[in-house]
Amino acid sequence: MRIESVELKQVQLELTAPFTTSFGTTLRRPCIITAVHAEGETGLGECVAFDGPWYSYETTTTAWHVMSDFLIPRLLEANIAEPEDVWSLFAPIRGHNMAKAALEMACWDLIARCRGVSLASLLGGTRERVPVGVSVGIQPSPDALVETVGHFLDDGYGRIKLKIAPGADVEFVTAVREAYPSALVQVDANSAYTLADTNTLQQMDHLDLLLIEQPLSPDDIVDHAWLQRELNTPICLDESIHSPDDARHALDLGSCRIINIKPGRVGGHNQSREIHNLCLSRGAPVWCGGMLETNVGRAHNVALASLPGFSLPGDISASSRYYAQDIAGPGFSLNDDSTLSVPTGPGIGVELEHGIAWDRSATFRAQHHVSVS
Ligand code: OSB
Ligand code: MG
Repeated sequence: MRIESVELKQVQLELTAPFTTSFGTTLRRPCIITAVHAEGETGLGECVAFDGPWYSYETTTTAWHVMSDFLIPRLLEANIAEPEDVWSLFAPIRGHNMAKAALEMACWDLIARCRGVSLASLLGGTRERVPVGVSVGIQPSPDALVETVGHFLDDGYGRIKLKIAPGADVEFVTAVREAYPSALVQVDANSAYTLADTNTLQQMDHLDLLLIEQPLSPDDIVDHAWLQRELNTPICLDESIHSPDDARHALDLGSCRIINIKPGRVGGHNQSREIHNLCLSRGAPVWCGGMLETNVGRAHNVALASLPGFSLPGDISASSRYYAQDIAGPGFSLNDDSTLSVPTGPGIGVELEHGIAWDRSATFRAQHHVSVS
């Protein structure tokens, strides 16, 4: 298959509520949507980079640059037989996994649509519904957190993730545990701690948590191995895992027992599936993380999470949790059993809305493609 053209479009969306993590508060999110065209079909992807380098070094500006100047030219020159070819095509370019994933995932959607199958089935998914939870930002006080968590439990979320940071940790999580003794709770530090905080993190061991996500530095797997030996609660790595090799090293070293797979962070579906397969063969559970995606990114995450090794609930909440006005639909709603249904139509099963006022857009055309009107 020859890709005929690629479009990049960017828009800023307002979250329904501010989202606070150890690296700051997000109110608005710039979203880059990718559209790849061939054989009369369009595949959609989403770039999960934020406006600044807080979660990783990538930003919307670096992603736009790397896609425009390096990745799209390669894509427009290639002949793609299988979706797996796209990752190989991008492999000579170092890093920039979010930029790569935005295009690689659009190609998976495109190929699924051309073959008339759902993305979930093209990836090898086995579930019709995927279990999900909700990621709750840092709140001003333990009481406020208990109240916010109560609303999400009322909404039907069967698993709660609490963002933590020094000063908003043991006391906050203890309040939630006391208010909701049987709730499934996990925490995410987004790299806010060091080994000097081992004592604080050990206090979490008494709170019956599913896991502690990314307590230490974003690229570390050595100190995490030391910390895991001091904790009973499983460590789950997010920021530290960029590739299947990182996942293998972390499991070999004992740096974590669980891995959060975000396709944007690891370069797309091919690499996500490799990490999934490795973890499945090692008996390590994985779950699908989230990056406050629009319905485009969410549809990709839902399809990925339908693979058999995704045995823990993902950070893939209902569409209403994120944006009042999404750019794509249909949206996802929470089923009674705290799951989202996996779309069965061709590709990701989601289309862009008409009439979106994009802040910027660009179209790239292949030299080989001659338009006939
Ligand atoms: O660390 O998992 C994270 C959002 C932005 C950046 C990093 C993270 C998150 C979340 C939100 O936890 C998950 C979601 O999309 O619901
Ligand atoms: Mg995380």
